[in-house]
Amino acid sequence: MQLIGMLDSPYVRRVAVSLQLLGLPFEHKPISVFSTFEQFRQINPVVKAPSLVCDDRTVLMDSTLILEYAESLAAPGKSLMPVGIADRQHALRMIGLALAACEKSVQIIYERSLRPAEKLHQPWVSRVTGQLLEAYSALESELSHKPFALAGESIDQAGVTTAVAWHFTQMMLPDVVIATDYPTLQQFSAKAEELPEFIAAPHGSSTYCSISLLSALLLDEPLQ
Ligand SMILES: N[C@@H](CCC(=O)N[C@@H](CS)C(=O)NCC(=O)O)C(=O)O
Repeated sequence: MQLIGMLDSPYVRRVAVSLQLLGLPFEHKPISVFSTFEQFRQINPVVKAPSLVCDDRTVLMDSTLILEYAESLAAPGKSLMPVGIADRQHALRMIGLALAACEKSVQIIYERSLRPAEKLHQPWVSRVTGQLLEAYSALESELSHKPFALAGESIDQAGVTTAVAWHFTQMMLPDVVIATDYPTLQQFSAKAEELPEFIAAPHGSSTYCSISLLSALLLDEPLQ
């Protein structure tokens, strides 16, 4: 399987972290939807990141749909989604909020970086900013009432998506979403970023490097 897209996209990153947690090996190609549009178009003419090139060459897109496929490939009993209805409902609410936060962050970033300054429509930016702050306020409140599990394998999809969304927004829009206003999210994100699956797929322009390959390279040891 090939995961196509840059790790500065929260959608690409949530897939990269999740595939590892699900025990699914993949190759990562950090191709940009902007600076390498043509190269991306050769793989997926719709140019959406993430795209997943499956082993039979079928190209999937949209992180949630890719993750649904990944869940179906994972070994029996291995899943990032809770089974019980109440826990699943809670996870889906958290994922929905985190994805809305990603979407609103991306809209503000595109307004800032793609639209000429004279064409910026401030009422739209204000609307989107309000939605973004509401999404993080709701996540902060939910998280302070019901903390996520974090230890190793027990982080679930809601935890992955929330942590990835928060880190992304903090990397890109720290002036819009003030970290100290969201202490629970900030603390949770800091711990999540220490997990090996997050370290192996850091936000930015680098290429995912599997944990075993990374440690072999660092320690100059043969791969298991
Ligand atoms: N709902 C989608 C959103 C993906 C998305 O918007 N990705 C951005 C990169 S962060 C992208 O492909 N932008 C280029 C475009 O939409 O033309 C998902 O979950 O994968």
